[in-house]
This record gives sequence, C-alpha cells and structure tokens, in this order.
Amino acid sequence: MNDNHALQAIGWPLDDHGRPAFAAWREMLADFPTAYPARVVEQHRTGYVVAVGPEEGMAVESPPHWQRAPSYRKGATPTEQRAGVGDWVLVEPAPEDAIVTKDQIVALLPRRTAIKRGAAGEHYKQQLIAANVDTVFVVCGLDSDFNPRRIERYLLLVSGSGAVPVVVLTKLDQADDVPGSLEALIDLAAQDVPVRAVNALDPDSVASLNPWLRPGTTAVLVGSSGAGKSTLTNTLVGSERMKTGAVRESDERGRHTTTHRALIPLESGACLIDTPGMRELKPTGEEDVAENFSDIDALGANCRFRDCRHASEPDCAIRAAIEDGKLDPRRFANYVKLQEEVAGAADKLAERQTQHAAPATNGAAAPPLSARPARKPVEKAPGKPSRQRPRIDDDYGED
Ligand SMILES: Nc1nc2c(ncn2[C@@H]2O[C@H](COP(=O)(O)OP(=O)(O)OP(=O)(O)O)[C@@H](O)[C@H]2O)c(=O)[nH]1
Ligand SMILES: [Zn+2]
Repeated sequence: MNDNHALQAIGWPLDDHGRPAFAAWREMLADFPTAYPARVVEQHRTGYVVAVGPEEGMAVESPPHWQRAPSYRKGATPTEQRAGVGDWVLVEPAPEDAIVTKDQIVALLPRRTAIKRGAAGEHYKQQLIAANVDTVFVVCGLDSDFNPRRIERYLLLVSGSGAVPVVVLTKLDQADDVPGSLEALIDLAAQDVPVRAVNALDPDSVASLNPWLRPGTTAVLVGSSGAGKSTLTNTLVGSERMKTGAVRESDERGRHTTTHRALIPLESGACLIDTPGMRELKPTGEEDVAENFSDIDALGANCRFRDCRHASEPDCAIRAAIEDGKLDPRRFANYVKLQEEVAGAADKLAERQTQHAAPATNGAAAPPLSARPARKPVEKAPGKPSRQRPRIDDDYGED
C-alpha cells in the first residue's frame, strides 16, 4: 500500500535512504504495522477524505472520540488536536468481513508544523488552518487589496508555526506604485521575510516562487478574497490542473462523487494547500509579537525607562524614531494592537489550561487513538507506550 513515490508527490518527506524523514513518524509506523500513511485532504464532521498519492482520494472514518463534540469534560479531543487538512494520519484497512467497510484513522502523526488561528466565539478556541506545511505564501494584491497591516497580522500567525513565510504581492502588472508598496514592507524585508512581487497570471513571473516549491514540500496560500490565490494556484498547476483539480471519493453507498480538492500536487513535485479567504485573523495567544516586530523591540531597548510604554515618557526611543521618520507610526500602532490581542488571547488560554488542569477533569482524557471497539486490536510494540498517542502540544480543550 505504501508507494513512497506517490506519497512524496503529496508532501511525504523522505530522507536519503527513502525512509520517512522523521524518526517519530518511523516509530509510529512501526507501532501500527498494518496501517498505512495517508494525508488529510478534506475534513468533515464524521470523517475525512485522505490521499495516498496525487490521484487517489478516499473517505475514511475518524476515531470515535474525534466524532464527539469537542469538550474536555466529556473526554473528547479539542478540534485542533484532531486531524485537519495537511495532517498525516495512519489508516487501518477495514477487515474484509467487517460490517463497516471504510478504513479508519488510528493515529495522527506528530505535526511538523501547524498554522493556527484563534477561532471566533466567546470561549477560547483554536482553529487549524493547515498542518505539515513548509511554506506559507501570504498573498496580497498590489491593488486596493494592498495592506501592510494585514500582512503583519498574517506573519504573526505564521511565526512559531515552524513554516517559512513568504510574502507574495500579486497584480504586479496592474500596480502603479510598486516601489511605494515595497517601501511600505521594508521592515519585513529587513527581518528576512522574503517578499516577491509577481503577475499571478504569468508562469515566468510566478517561477520566482520555485525556491519554496521543491519536491516533497508543501506550501499553503493564505490571503484575503480576491488577492489572487486561485490565480496563483492555476498558474502553478499549469496543464496538470484538470487532472488533479478533482478527487473521486466513495460515499457510503460506494458511489463516486467529485469534490473540490484542498491538496493539489504540482508539477514541480511540491504540493499546494488551498485555503478559503479568511476574514478574521485572531491570534491564538501563543504568538511572540516582540520577535515578529524585532525592529520595534530593538528600538524599545533604547528607551530611558525599562518599562517605557512609549506614550509620554521622556527619552522614548520609539517616539523619537517615529518623529525622525525611521519607524512607520502605523506599524507601531499595529504592533500595540496585536500585542493587546495576543495578551488577551493568552489570558483566555491560561484560564483554559487552569480549568483543565483541575483534578476533576483528569480522568477525562481522550482514549488512545488505537482504542477502537469492534476491531482486532492493533499490536503494540513493547516498551513504547508513549508512542501510542499523537504528541499533544496544547493542553486545553473547548466547549
Ligand atoms: N492582471 C492580474 N490579475 C490578477 C492577478 N492576480 C489575480 N488577478 C485577478 O484578480 C481576481 C481575483 O483573483 P483570485 O485568484 O480569484 O483571488 P483569490 O485570492 O483566489 O480569491 P478567493 O478565492 O475569493 O479567496 C481575478 O480576476 C484574477 O484574474 C495578477 O497578478 N495580475
Ligand atoms: Zn519608549
């Protein structure tokens, strides 16, 4: 079942020996000898569509405890700890004599990277945008869509995800003040965030993104509606599009339906994850604003007072930099705003963690992924108990 070549086309990282590049993944594969690795291309409430290569896509069942409403108290798994688009999972083939005929996910491989955002709502929640992504293309038009503050917000969310951000400015052919726009992003470039201006309709122009589209890697496009994500995707996919743009999926009755596919293999050997335009970009509370605005952070170190709030204190290096035209006041205002938002989200996150650390909830931890009723138990390798569960980074739940 494991066709490494097919898997690599959808982002499966292989080392020089042709093995999965990560020891933790190899160990989990060994722990589930009859399961096969697959990548989540679509997520639904009761199940997933996974792929094992560029052509295939099939519906599989999720583990029972992923199907329950996400609440720690009921022993279910918070949404962002369930597989999402881009995740690698281990799937157990359905036994031939089984009543349930769908294969079932038995393990979530530890995420190499995870792009997340805070979800809207009264209670603290996180939402996975995409997992196991190497590059995040932050797409923004050089037309009226151009908004350095929104780009800064995207970059904040990408920071700490493990993925590399690249700012892609589209509509180069329609822009009238390219130098002015690039100037507005000079602080990003100074922080080693690559910025590329392209005509998304022109393959030669889009080729400047090739360094981030190497075989076996995965990129995701984020950006507001109309920024040019679909256009970029089409140009990158080129002639392959019709072949790869749809997935045939078996539904419950074994019929085939064609659905939109979120994971698109490219001719370069990389693959692309498509995300819908996101209106709201709330921080999760885990972001490091100072690190993201290292220029402002460095300036602040020169203020006379250590706890300078850069308001009316004497000898404030930040205000001096703004007055000298060395710091864009709008960038500083965004820094302050994002810092407040991150602090607010971090408070809520801490509250959650305290709640869920309470003894009353300790017995309610989700069962291991391998605990599947009515199935032949999967043999566990002795002496490796901790590998039966995916690594869980965030110890909190949601209602
Ligand atoms: N001339 C020109 N037009 C572009 C460029 N990039 C995007 N467009 C046009 O801008 C419009 C919006 O682009 P899309 O690719 O649909 O935008 P999107 O980001 O996918 O938007 P959503 O799907 O709503 O999230 C389309 O009419 C594109 O043809 C570009 O670089 N040059
Ligand atoms: Zn100051």
